Amino acid sequence: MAAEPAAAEPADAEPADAESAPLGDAEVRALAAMVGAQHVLTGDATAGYAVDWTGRFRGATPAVIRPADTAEVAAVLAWCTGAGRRVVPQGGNTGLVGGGVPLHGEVVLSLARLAGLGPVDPGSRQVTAGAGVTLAQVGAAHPDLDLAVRIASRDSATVGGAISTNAGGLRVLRYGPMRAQLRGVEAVLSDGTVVSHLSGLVKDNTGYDYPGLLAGSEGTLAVVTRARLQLVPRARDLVTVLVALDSPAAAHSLAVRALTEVPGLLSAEFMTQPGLDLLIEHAGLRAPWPQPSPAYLLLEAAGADALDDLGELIGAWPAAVAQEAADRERLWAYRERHPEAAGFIGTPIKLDVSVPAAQWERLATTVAAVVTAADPGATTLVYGHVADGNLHVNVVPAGPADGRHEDAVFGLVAELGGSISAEHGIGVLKGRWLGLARSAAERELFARIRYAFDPAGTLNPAILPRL
Ligand code: 2HG
Ligand code: ZN
Repeated sequence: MAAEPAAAEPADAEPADAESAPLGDAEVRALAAMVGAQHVLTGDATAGYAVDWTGRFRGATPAVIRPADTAEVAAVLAWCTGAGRRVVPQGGNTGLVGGGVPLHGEVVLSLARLAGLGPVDPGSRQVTAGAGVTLAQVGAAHPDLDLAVRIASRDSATVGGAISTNAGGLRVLRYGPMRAQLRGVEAVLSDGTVVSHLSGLVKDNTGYDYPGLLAGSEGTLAVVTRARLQLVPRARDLVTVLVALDSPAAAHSLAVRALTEVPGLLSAEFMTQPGLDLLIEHAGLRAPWPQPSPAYLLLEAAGADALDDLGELIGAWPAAVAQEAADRERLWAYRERHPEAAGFIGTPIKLDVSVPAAQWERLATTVAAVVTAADPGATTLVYGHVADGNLHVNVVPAGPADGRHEDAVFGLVAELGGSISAEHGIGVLKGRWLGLARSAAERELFARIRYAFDPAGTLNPAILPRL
């Protein structure tokens, strides 16, 4: 156990060129005895696990370990802690803040093989899923039920990763984020202890809600191996509309009105022309209208009244309306492919921020200017879940990516009373700026909680404060 230290400091936020200590033959043999030799990957076989989806965070690892079940996860974690090896848990590797890749020579613990999906209980509308099950697989588990969390990367993103980041996405305004779907977890502490609470009771006040605490903990407290998930009735009679508007302010006020005037509302997503133009130029999407617009709002609602409610809301604004699945998908492509847009012109810094509703317009209309002031050649794209106060700010730097872009964006967000992470977490990208969103007392509490779960400091050591 580590010595009881004095103060909580945010961990180093800078991605570093990792010097990975290679595993010795005896270490490889020990791990192979736990998970099978073919599931201890070393050398070139680890490359895809050491870089994130954006290409911004690139590290190196002495080994990727791919356990098959909870008992193997427990054995590997206990061994790593005993051997002083640090561990980065990894799901579908769709994270955007560098929290799931080995930037400091950590061992990668891939949960991909924990892919068991139990039967759906139609009575409770719940299912137990392994950490490695994709969100799309959970969503397809029952014809009448769906996973409430919907994100563009659902075919690769996994249950474990979505819990660890408390994933949000496209339907939070209706159902809340991943934490709100959690009815229980099974998880492994860094010393190999398994804690499990999967009964799925809706009412259960028997102590601390550690499943809720693990949601959003970014792999720093324990490794989630299974989860009991609440499903929701599958949305029927879906209507999707893309509305062209004359300003971000108009998009925001229409989205806010939709929250009360469209009872079946599921999504309200904001986009702008520059993002659309990149997708039209590089991803083969067709322009929705011949003339450009300063702002777009994609709305989706379910139910028999959805079409009428949306029609009344939109009034005279130009809009494309879709009800057939293929047509709806065509409209959704403008939004769901937006995360790719910045990648066509460089390696983006992906910032996901949120502000109080009254400040959203100011954020959306001034953020590009504060980035330009810090880096005149940078490109800034904005889009996101407007009804949640969320804005995704994707910056492709021209000057050095030395923190100046984060300083500019997070400084503005803090001034507006917002959060530096609406959805993606802190990871290694934002550790330096955590103090803008959380007080010293809060960070100290975070570190104490972390110490209680993982006193040896095995799990994801480079992110969030430690004692
Ligand atoms: C989304 O809303 C995701 O599409 C990704 O949160 C956002 O890539 C991004 O910045
Ligand atoms: Zn998002």
